Amino acid sequence: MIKLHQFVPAFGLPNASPFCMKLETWLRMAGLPFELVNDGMSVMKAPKGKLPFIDDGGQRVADTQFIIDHLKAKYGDPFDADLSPQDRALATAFQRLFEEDLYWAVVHTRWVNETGWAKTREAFFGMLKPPLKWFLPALARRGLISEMRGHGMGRHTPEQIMAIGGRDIDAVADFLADKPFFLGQQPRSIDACAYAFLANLLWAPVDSPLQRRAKGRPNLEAYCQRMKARYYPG
Ligand SMILES: N[C@@H](CCC(=O)N[C@@H](CS)C(=O)NCC(=O)O)C(=O)O
Repeated sequence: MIKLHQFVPAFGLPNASPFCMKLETWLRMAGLPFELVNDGMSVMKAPKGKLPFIDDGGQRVADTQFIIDHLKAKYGDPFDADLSPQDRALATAFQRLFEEDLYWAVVHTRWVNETGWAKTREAFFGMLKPPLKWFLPALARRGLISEMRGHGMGRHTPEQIMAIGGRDIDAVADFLADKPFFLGQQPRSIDACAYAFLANLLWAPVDSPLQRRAKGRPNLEAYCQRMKARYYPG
């Protein structure tokens, strides 16, 4: 059985890490049996120091892209084998938009903005006992802020970060339009990514200009509701 190591769920989402939620969604879409491991310690054991990772019969694979490649190679590719080169290119480009750009704008709303941070601290660290609760939240926040600077997003003003993220949201909403799935009539792997990142933006209880921008595009909410009904019923 595939073991999916991820963070403890928070914010009322399957996972408040869009990468963890992406992989869980992909596994659900593919109908592969898996066991969730969210013991709170998984990140310490993660091969690349990030979650999610999987343990597939003793083989540990990290990073959602490599994990999905591994799962496709081992169990078959139910989603993308017949994609045209153009759709494959679009899926790659949008995946990068979600994971390498929009992600960091959302990180800003949760970890840097003071109101967002109060929500994040409570949801992610509220259950900690002393002495961990005294230093872990601030340590984790400092780590994220430093990663954001390393990426480059953290060097912009809050207004510029919201403008960058807002442009991503408009691109996604305009491209999705009224299609049932991201690339058309059928679900593809990119839907696991799009759903996880959009649901994390729309449904986390962290108000921000970015969330308001996404809420202003009703096709995004409709898409997330469609994905939820299909892959997370009940
Ligand atoms: N490229 C990785 C990104 C995973 C990632 O950034 N995970 C974050 C949570 S959303 C993480 O584990 N952060 C912990 C840390 O940086 O210490 C993937 O696709 O799996």
